[in-house]
Amino acid sequence: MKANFTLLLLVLLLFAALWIFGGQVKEEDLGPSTLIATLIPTKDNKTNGIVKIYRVKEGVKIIADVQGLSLGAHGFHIHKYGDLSNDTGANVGPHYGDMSSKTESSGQSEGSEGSGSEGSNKRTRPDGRPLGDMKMLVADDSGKAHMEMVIHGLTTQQLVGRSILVHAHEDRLEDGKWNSGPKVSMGVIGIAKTE
Ligand SMILES: [Cu+2]
Repeated sequence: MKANFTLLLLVLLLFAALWIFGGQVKEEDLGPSTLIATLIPTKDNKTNGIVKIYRVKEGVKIIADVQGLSLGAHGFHIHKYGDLSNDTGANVGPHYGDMSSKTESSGQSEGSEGSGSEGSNKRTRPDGRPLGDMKMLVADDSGKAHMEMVIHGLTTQQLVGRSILVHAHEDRLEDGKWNSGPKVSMGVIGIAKTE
């Protein structure tokens, strides 16, 4: 009887340990609950705004409020590097998740730079565009745009330290390449202070 009780206790302890340990690992993998990017104008521009990125079950939820835009649609992307050292936005690298510059095999070979966790996720959307290509911002005649969307298959952890860019015009497919014109606003994605 005593042996049975000890065994039961051990099993319970094991489950408790697995639950706590498992929970911690999962939390770390998923990343911070909220990220924020404060968009500042690039050289000779006036576009600014705030982008919040929330960790949700399906991936990440983006909520953007941007002002100082020209009327109409503007390319809006997550770029690979959070390097704003060039005031025109020249050092932010390609769109996040862009595989177009590499030979894409069956999707198994993984020799690219960046964090290893990047490779375990799909790098492109179903339409073939990079995961970092968000819905365009559409500004009204007051120059303001509000955009919300969920990007499936991304974690906040993958986005910390990258950047968000607003372009001068809409996403246009020109000679098989996406082009959205000069960069008008940029911000680094960081961990938000939450209450
Ligand atoms: Cu871009």
